[in-house]
Amino acid sequence: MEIIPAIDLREGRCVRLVQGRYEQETVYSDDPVMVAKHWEAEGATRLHVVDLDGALSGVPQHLEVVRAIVESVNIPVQFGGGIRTESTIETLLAMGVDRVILGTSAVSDNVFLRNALNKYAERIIISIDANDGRVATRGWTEVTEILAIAFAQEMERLGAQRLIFTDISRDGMLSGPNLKHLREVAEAVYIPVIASGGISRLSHIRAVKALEDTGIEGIIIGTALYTGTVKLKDCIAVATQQQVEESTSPEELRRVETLALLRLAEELHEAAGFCHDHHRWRAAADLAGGSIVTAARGLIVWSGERPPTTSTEMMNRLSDLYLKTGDIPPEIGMKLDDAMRIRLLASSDPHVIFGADEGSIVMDAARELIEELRKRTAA
Ligand code: AMZ
Repeated sequence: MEIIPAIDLREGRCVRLVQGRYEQETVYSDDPVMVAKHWEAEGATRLHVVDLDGALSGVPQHLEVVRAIVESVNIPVQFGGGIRTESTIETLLAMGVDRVILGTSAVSDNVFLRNALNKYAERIIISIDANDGRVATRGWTEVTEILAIAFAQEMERLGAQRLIFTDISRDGMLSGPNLKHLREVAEAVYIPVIASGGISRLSHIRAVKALEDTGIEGIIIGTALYTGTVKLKDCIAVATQQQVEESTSPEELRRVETLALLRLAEELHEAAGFCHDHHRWRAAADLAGGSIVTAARGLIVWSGERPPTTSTEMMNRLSDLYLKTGDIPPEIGMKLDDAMRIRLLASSDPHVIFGADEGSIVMDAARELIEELRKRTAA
């Protein structure tokens, strides 16, 4: 299984977004070419380059950067973001881009899509960017009614030879891949699928690798490589089935996952519409430092029915936040409570709450809740 580092371009710089949101940007380098060379030197066998400005505007904005990247590395580069015309494809292929990625135009321009698949065949990858199982377009700012799985099958029928499947809710979140959706998509088609979104630790790679038989041939990794929660060479080793231990300390992993959880908690607040005090969350996140325990419990101690078992100031602050949420309908409360309490509070050692993949189980529970809350708020 191939590990493919992502280089997302925005205003000429190398950035990462959180769940594709343009306002939640972190700049990792002003020099994308250097970044590309770095990943090559670290062992990458392919690069995934996205022009985020292009995806949003519908026309690639950073072709010169792409050209410079292609010219400065000796590994194949796949590129997407704003490709809507045949002449853009021609330009990119002439530059030496190995494969071009079509997202929005695969949804919105059937004539172009058919021509492109016919003419460029394996040089085209179709990107399926899924938001809650539905295909998103235009820099992920629009979500269509199209079901990701049906779309994958339609693309295969039209002659697509390769898909990228991105779970938007996981992208940039470090919360683990959406294995269920990934498997569903990979099993629904015969063509290979590249997985993208949410990878933050080696166990996530092992979990995706376990699905290799379903046709998953690669994993795109972005944020985790830039934050350093995994090392590229370790990812590659795991993907090629060598024994490697997590090189990131458990403390650092917890810290990173704490932040991801807190982000989810913020969403929870927004969805429920009862607390907009993000500054407190940020402060809590800072305070939480290395301790995912407190943050995770912050997430679950929200009903006030179950006081925290340790009584540090931090716990009080977090539980205080959640005590405010008594106006959440009780049946939803139970859902969150059950999903999280069992997994989190069941641990006798407060510092060993997250096993290898439990983080994403908790995330799933939180996410389900967010969806429900959103539906209610909308109703
Ligand atoms: O992060 C985002 N908001 C984002 C993103 N990473 N929006 C689009 N894209 C990527 C898709 C795909 O690789 O994952 O851009 C490409 C698709 O672009 P387009 O312009 O064809 O929809």
